[in-house]
Amino acid sequence: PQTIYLKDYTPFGYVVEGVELTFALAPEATRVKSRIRFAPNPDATDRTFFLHGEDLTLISAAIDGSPVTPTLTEQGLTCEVPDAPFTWEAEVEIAPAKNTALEGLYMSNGMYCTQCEAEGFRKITYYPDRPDVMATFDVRIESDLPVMLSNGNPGTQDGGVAEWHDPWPKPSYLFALVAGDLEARSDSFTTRSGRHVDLNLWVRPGDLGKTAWGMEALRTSMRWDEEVYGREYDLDVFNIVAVDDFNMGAMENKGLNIFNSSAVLASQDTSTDANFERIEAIIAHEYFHNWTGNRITCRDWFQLCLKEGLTVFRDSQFTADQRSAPVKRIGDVIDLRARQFPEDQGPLSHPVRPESFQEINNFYTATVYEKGAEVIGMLKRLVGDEAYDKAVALYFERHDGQACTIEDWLQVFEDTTGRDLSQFKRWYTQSGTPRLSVEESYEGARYTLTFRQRTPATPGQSEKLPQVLPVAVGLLSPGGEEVLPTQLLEVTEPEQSFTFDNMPDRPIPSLLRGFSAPVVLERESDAAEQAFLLAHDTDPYCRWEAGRGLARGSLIASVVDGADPDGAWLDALRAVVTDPALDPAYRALMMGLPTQSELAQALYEKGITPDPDAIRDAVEATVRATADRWADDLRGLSEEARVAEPYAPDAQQSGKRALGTRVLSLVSRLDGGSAAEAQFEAADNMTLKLAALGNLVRLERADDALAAFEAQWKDDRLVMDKWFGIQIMSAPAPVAVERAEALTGHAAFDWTNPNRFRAVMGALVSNHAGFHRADGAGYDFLAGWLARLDEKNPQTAARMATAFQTWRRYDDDRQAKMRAALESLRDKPKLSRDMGEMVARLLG
Ligand code: BAL
Ligand code: ZN
Repeated sequence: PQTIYLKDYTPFGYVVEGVELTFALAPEATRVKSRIRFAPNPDATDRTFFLHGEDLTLISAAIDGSPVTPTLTEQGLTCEVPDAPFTWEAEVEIAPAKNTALEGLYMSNGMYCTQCEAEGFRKITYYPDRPDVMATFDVRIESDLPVMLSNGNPGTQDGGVAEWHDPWPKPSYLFALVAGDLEARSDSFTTRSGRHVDLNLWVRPGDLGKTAWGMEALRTSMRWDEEVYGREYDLDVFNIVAVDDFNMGAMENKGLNIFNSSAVLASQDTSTDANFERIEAIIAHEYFHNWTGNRITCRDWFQLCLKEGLTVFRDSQFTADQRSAPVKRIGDVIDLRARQFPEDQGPLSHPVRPESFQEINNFYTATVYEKGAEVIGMLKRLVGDEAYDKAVALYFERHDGQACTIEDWLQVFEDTTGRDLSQFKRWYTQSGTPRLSVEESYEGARYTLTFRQRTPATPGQSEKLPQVLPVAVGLLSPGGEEVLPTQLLEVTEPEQSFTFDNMPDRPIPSLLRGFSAPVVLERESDAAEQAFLLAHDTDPYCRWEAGRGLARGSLIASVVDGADPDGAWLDALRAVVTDPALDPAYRALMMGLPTQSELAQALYEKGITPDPDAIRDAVEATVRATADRWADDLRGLSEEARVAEPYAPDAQQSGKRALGTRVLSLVSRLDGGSAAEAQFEAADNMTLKLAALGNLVRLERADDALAAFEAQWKDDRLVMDKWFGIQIMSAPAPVAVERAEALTGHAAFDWTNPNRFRAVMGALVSNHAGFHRADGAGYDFLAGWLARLDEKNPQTAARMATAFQTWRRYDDDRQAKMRAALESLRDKPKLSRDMGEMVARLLG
């Protein structure tokens, strides 16, 4: 397969002045007619006329009305064309019903739908399928289906025909089409300049009861983007469609967002609080793309972080505004450490802006998205809120309607602030997680912090240069008073000191406040200092992190030396968790332990080979010890966590239920599961129900509950995904693989549905000791299914293969077994480009 390099970018030889498409829909033989006006691109030198096209049957082609015979290849076609503006016409045939890769035009439950990002449009018709080619689209859809949608504003909608006109030039990856027997929840929104916008959330019949939350989230997002970023919606209609078979979470197609039904449908009975919050965030994310992604798009796919990092950052700001900013921030840090750090610390490490790829689908990663968002956050911290607003306003003004690069983005910051961002740019080009160590000294009322930064080598990058690290610092007196409120230090050198004068006592530092840079802070602080910060730090993140550090220390001591859980930590933690002045959601976060995978990484970095069984035993012993030690507090905490009001998925109620869920997990260590059983019976919402079920599965007393759950929800695909997942995720590790194997034999295990496949395989991977069973059964099981799925849906299969990215952490025997599993995939005949690249990178 061909490797594509950022450095090789050249513009396309032609501009597209307009696209007209006509679809005659039929499951096995859809006809697509295209009429495209091309003109030579004055900014290009290469006039090769190459149109992408894959899995298309060309019926006819013509230029300015005269038939032509292009040269066809597997990737597309070339043709002799005039050296002047001309009209290209083609007719192709495609088979949506046979499209199991879910890229291009495909069918899901009888509904036609599309997914074109990144390179799916080339499976619909011949086209320069690259994001820097922007054009207006006029679309005509012919079928006997009642609802037919595309981008833009509606035109003629007569029986059997629907026309759509999108006045905003867009790249082909934002094209969308949906047709089916759908129902809508409809509403409207008036923009601040008075534009009336019809809003529709389209679903399959029967799902209308799950649309209220999505619609509310959409309206809130539209208002927020006006108020916070000054961005208004720009069409007369905004459609969202829920689709059951979808590789991603959702897609920001212009005016026609298509959502994985799991990312938009919600109800009290069927969705957890976490589902509600995620849906709110994804609706916001896709809506925000209308400006950061659609109006201003990416020049090429190497610039993916330009739209994704910024849009993730914007949706994080939105969630922080709707809910609790500290809780959101800590949640984001947990997520970054769980998903991005392992990526950046293993064989898949790549810069936020990659420099080469074989298959761009493999680069929709936590690094591009989440680290990309962290980079925006750092930029904002460095320049300040006002300067950020000014720079972003200039970005919209200067680049509206363009396909841009990271250089364009940084330039608006340089132009508005006068700062030189050349060193900062390394955040986009240098991969790996920087390590930041710190030493302190105190002499004659002068306190000095000395930072040292280094970034370990990553694949393809052995030498690392120092980066700009914004380090937010506060200082506390030994009595717990804040003697220095938060200050932002800019660490730019390999080693750099900062002094603080007039300190009558040696202060205690609170470092990296708000997790001000995505680094690993290497600081040998003792448990006493962490306990002090846990009790006194005014920064919610650092306070939480102090507790986390203590938990990590205690757990590692248990794993390595068989030590009992640290009683002093549990007592200090109890004081925080039982503090009624603190937000229950924050207290719930405080009760969380590092994941077993995170502990494995921490051990590995200390030069200790992690043993998944020992880690699991240490975690279980710690939870039990916590339950014993806090036994007298649990009843009171349960009471505090009880919600008396009718269910609402808001921050306040969700926070209480999150606390209650943590408490139930402790209680179930003491009562054998009777409280969980009672909660399962009594729960009037999925959050409480699922929390109870997880405990019952862990305790191996869930047979009745699982049967009842299945009987109630067998016709609801999203709820059944939960049913599949929880039986594996919460299973005792030794039986997790068998559970997963048994469930793949269940009649409802439709493995071609990405949500169902992920529900089972993702759950197994999240059961750390279960997946890493010493005999390698977990590895073989997953690799076998990945091989099978790769033939149908390479994108989802390759994404799931990232489960192997940590393989070098483990003992020789497990490494050999994971290597063998990966090699079995590598050696499979007809491996997809997605999986081929992924496995090659994993094996290094
Ligand atoms: N653009 C792909 C889905 C998303 O990030 O919104
Ligand atoms: Zn996005």
